Amino acid sequence: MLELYHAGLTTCSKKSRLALKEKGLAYKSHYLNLGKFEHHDPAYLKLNPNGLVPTLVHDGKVVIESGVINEYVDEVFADKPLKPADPLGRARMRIFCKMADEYALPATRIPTWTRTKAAQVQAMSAAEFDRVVSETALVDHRLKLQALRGEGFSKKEFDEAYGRMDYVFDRSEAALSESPYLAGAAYSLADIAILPYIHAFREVRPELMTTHPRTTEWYERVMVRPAVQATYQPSDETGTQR
Ligand SMILES: N[C@@H](CCC(=O)N[C@@H](CS)C(=O)NCC(=O)O)C(=O)O
Repeated sequence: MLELYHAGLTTCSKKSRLALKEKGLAYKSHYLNLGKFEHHDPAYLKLNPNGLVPTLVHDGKVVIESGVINEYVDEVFADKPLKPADPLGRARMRIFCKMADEYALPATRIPTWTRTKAAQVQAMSAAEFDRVVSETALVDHRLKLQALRGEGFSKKEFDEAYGRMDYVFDRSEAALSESPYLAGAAYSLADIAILPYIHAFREVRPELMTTHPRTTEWYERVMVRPAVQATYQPSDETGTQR
């Protein structure tokens, strides 16, 4: 049995929901409301010591990290493979998966947390804020919460985030000049890893879609895939988010 703990339409949750749905795998969905800090629940922290979503539980075994979850399900369930068959294609796929985790994700947090968490964090009592910070496992997240409680993120942090967005769009545009999908001829874990970030960045910087026509064409093409539509459409899995 597969169970996914996730927060609906957050980028990392979408990554794993996209992969599970693309492979046609049924799973029990556990929606966690991040606004209510359900991911800080001690029972959840036993599954995911980072206190982040998503988390996969497969027959009682726990796998964390959206990219790792996606590789795991693709290996365990061989039908509808989401990895290119050739080593070079898999190497290209992994470059995009690595870019999503290491490069794109931090860029998302600056505008998203400003929009979704700043007002909430500023409205907390001192005791409540201290409790939330003390429950936050990762030091970079604790520091970001403290920044939001204060003056918010700096211009330098926004500039860095925007530069990262440019980079992800530029690399996607270059890859898509060579092949219809990011890692070659077929839709793969590379497309799944990058799609939620292109979706998020385009909301913050719509002009990037105009300056990157191949990426826009790819985005429109992959967004109509049935598994992508099922991931994005409102349901019990998407909670109350945008
Ligand atoms: N590298 C992790 C990152 C997970 C992550 O940052 N998840 C976000 C949602 S996209 C989260 O749980 N945020 C809760 C919080 O920061 O309080 C992964 O890919 O699974």
